[in-house]
Order: sequence, then structure tokens, then C-alpha cells
Amino acid sequence: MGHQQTYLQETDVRRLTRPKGAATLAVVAGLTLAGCGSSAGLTSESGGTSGRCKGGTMKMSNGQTMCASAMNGGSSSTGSKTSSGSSGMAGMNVAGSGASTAVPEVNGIKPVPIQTLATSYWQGMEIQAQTRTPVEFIQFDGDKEQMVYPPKHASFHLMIMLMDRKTGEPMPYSSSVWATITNSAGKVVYDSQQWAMISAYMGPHYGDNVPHLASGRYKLTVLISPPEVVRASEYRDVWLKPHDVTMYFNWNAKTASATVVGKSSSSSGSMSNMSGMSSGVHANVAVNGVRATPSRVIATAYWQGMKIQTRTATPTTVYMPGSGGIKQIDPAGSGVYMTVMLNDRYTGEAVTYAPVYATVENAAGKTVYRGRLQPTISAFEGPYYGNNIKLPGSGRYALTLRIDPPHQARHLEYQHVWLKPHVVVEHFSWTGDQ
Ligand SMILES: [Cu+2]
Repeated sequence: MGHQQTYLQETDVRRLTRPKGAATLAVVAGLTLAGCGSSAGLTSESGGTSGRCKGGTMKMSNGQTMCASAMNGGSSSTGSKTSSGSSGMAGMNVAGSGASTAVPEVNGIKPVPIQTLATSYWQGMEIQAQTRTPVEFIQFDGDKEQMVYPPKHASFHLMIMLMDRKTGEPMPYSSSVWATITNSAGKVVYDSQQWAMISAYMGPHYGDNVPHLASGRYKLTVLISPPEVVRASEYRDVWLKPHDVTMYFNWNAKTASATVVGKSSSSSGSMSNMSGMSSGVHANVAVNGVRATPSRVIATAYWQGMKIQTRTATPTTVYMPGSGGIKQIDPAGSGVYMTVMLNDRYTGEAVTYAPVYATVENAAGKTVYRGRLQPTISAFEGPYYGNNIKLPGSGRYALTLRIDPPHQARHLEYQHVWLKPHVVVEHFSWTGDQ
């Protein structure tokens, strides 16, 4: 493809020792908790549309139609422009958003076959253990890249996928996902915290390269800690405690392939058979009794293969887990609930762990809001960045977004993109409460 060359930067690429627990935990915790300055402003909810697409088909979100008719007292889009010195599109020559297209490669990296070892369920969360061929990945700390190489003769790249069982939207921001593999003799052969990762093909997941396994039967135990970010209301009562699942698989070292053994067991989850998940548009789905609420797209911008979509909705209550249990965060006043969704432009997969900051100015150029849009999980829109923004009155506003690079492990297709902060300026009008 070659386009990626445009974004090559001098990076400090060096070998990194594999993390053991605390190191990764510190990174993840620091990111999710950083910058939560004004708790009063924290807020979120669920919107009506999703641009997520798995398997390479870009699904048009029909929520926009719904929004236009259902929204009152809302805001209207007056366009956006990109004002970064490094703006432009990385990657492929694919027509604009919403085009139905097969996914060839992203930044020169092709998709590879993925095998599912086992699936389990817990409180509406679908937990999948998947494998692919071992692969090096990159840890980017906002300053420099560090390559993490698979051990010699590694058997596979383990990927723990957590998602909403009904909508298929990913569940990132767990403070810790830990995997333990035990052989048939009861010996622990692998025991490590998983890296929180982003990928154009798998989306947000928790993964690591697993060292060489001899042929045989194995037990895989995964300990999942709850997500520690803001949640939309449908997740108020679930995923509040750590949960572990046990799965079994046979590994064939000669063919480097796995076969699933029997059923997965869940320590505390119910295994009732529900209808299968569907991803894409979730307007007719209820999750924990909650349905999607309408939102309005005010602008869509693109940057190095990232789709940046800004939406507004009516102010809403969100929830944040903490030491004292789940905390309810109500809107501070009238205005908008502002959400920014970051997705791979070509596959629709969510881009998580990117600090997003917003500044809102009124028509006179006075700053009326400045703060961080909180990483938020939701069943209907997937992960996004959002906050309630109090506005002094109806009128036209300028929104400046600063998107910092995702501080997280990434697969190779994202090695050369999103390494510097990016600024987007958009405008919207707010008609006030009606
Ligand atoms: Cu991975």
C-alpha cells in the first residue's frame, strides 16, 4: 500500500520484557482514572446508532433517521473541519463512510484466521477465548513505541474477547484480565495478565502470546475484573465483581491448531440459552431493560484511518463504579450530552484508551466548557468518550476536540498511526430545552 510511509516517525523501538501483573495494571489503571478532574461533569448514556461492523461489512447506522425524527431540543450540525498539522487519510482508497465494502488490509496488514477456543457467558457479557498465530505487537505510552515480541516457538496469540451478549459491542477497560493455562498433569504452563489491545480486525481485546505448548489437553482459566470506567445506565447493575471462567481445549503442536473440549463452565454466571448476538444497529434491542436512546450526529471527521464521529443527545445520568459501589452521576444542568466515537474507518472496530479532551466556545469566543470526555461503555454504541456539557443558552457553539494517541497495546496495523495528538474543530447549534 505504501500510504503508511507517510506516517512513519522516529520511534524508540526496543525489546520490552513481558509485563507481569502490576506493570500492566498500572498502565491501565492510570489511563482509565487519569484526568477525572470534575466529577460533577461526568455523564453519559446510550445513543441510538452504531457504526460497528464485524467481518468487513460497513453497516449503515439507521439511527440517524431515528434521531432526526425523535430528537427535540437538540443540536444541529453545521459542519466540521480538521485542523491538525498531520491531517489526512492513512491507508486505503475506500469511498466515504458507510460504504459497503470488503476489508482488504489496514495499513498494509492483512487479517489472519482466528480460531475460537471457547465461549462463556456472565451477566449478559459474552466471553470468548480466541487464538491466532503469534504476532509481535506495540506498546505505545504516548511518547514512544515499544515492540513486544512473541517468545521463540510461541504457540499462539491468545485473545480474550469481552462483549455485550445481545449487541456484540465490545467491553474494554477492565482493570485486569488474567489468563492461566494448566496442562493435563495439573502443571501451570502459562500465567499472566493480558494486555489490553486494539486491533483493526479483532477490535478491543485482552491478549498475549502464549509460549510453546506441547500437544495435549489444557485448562484455560480467565479472571476478569470489572470495567473501571463510566457506564451507560444499562450496565448499572452488572459486572461489579471479578469473575472467572474455566475452559478446556486440545492443542495440536504439529498442526498448530486447537480443538475445543466440551463445554465451558462459569463460576457464577447463568448459562441460559438466549438468542444469539447481533452487532450493528441495536434500536430494537433491550439490554437489562434499557433501550437505545436517540442521538444526533453533528460531525464526522477522519484522521489516518480513524473515524471520529461527534454526537449530541439530551443530558443523561451515567454510572461509575468505585470503592463504595456504583455511583450515580447526574447532569449538572441543561445542555447536551456530548459523545465522540472513535472507530477504525475501514472495519468499524472501536479505538479505545485514547484520551479525548473537549473545549466549547460560544459565538463570542468565550469558553463555556473545558474538560475530558470520559471513556464510557455502552451496549448500544459500544465504547465511546462522553460527558454532559452544560450550555448557557441557545446558540451556535464551536467544539474543539483534542484526541491523544491511544495509550495501549496495539496490533501491527496501527504501528504508524495515531502517534501524536490530533485536533478537530466542529460547530453545532443548540436550540435550548424545549
Ligand atoms: Cu492481540
